[in-house]
Amino acid sequence: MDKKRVKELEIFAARIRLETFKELACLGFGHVGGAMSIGDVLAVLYGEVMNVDPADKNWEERDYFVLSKGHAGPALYATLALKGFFPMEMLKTLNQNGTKLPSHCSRVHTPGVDLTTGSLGQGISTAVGAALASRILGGKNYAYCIVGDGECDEGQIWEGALLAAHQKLDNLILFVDANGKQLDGNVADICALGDIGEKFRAFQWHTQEVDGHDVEAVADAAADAKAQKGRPSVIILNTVKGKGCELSEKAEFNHHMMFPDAEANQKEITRMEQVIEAMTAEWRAM
Ligand SMILES: Cc1ncc(C[n+]2csc(CCOP(=O)(O)OP(=O)(O)O)c2C)c(N)n1
Ligand SMILES: [Mg+2]
Repeated sequence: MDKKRVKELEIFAARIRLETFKELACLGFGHVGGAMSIGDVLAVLYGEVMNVDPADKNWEERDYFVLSKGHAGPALYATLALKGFFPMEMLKTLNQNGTKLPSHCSRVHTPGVDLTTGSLGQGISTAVGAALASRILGGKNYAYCIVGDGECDEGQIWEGALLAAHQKLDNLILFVDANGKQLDGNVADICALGDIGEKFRAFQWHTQEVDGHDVEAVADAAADAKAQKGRPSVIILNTVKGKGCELSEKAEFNHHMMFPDAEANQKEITRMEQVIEAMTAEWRAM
């Protein structure tokens, strides 16, 4: 990929993280860790890979996106707002009375959200259904889905994996956000997954593993996955929970955090803005 394009995607990811943090700081609490770890894959999906049209949200040829780890909704909302699905101002309403942005994703509330999620494990099943329905109807739509690694402790993930392979769903591309942590500790300590890639290979999936914060590697893996025929693809993203937000990245327990200190929040926002300014200057000099 052209280096300037890579930088654009990196800037998009940094802006997703900044807007996500602003949403959570405005509310005063939220699922910061798992939202920050998917900033890069969201930038790649919405900036490069997926066919979507903010002006025509129900476009029949659009690709479907399912954020199965629905607690990371604020990162998806930031992405959708930056893409123009709804006004940026709406981000200030996260999880407040009457909002269109509930803390977990809802297809009936939020423009651009295709499937409701939050009950872990269920999103993969709806993504399998969307991919299968598209094939039955003769469509060209892909279904993209992100699950968490802790979420992979759910049996439903493996039921979905089994059916997707049985149905040879080559229009289904799954991402596992392998940040090593779940709600109350390390995945390895709570219910270890072992080698996630080996497990999906045993389920006959095309399997890749990349640095989930390397936008070029994620985009290349997605292109490779799209080219597969006759089997679903999984891309395991090695990520850091809280990535790019110092208040969160440095905290040991960063699944859900309180943000009561307005001064600290503003300091973090300024720092993140400076990172974006520096990246933008690099982009201009390219
Ligand atoms: C069925 C179900 N059980 C429990 C929960 C509560 N819960 C919300 S997030 C979470 C941890 C998820 O860990 P992981 O999938 O690794 O998410 P991430 O690290 O990306 O935040 C749990 C147990 C839930 N939302 N749904
Ligand atoms: Mg996790």
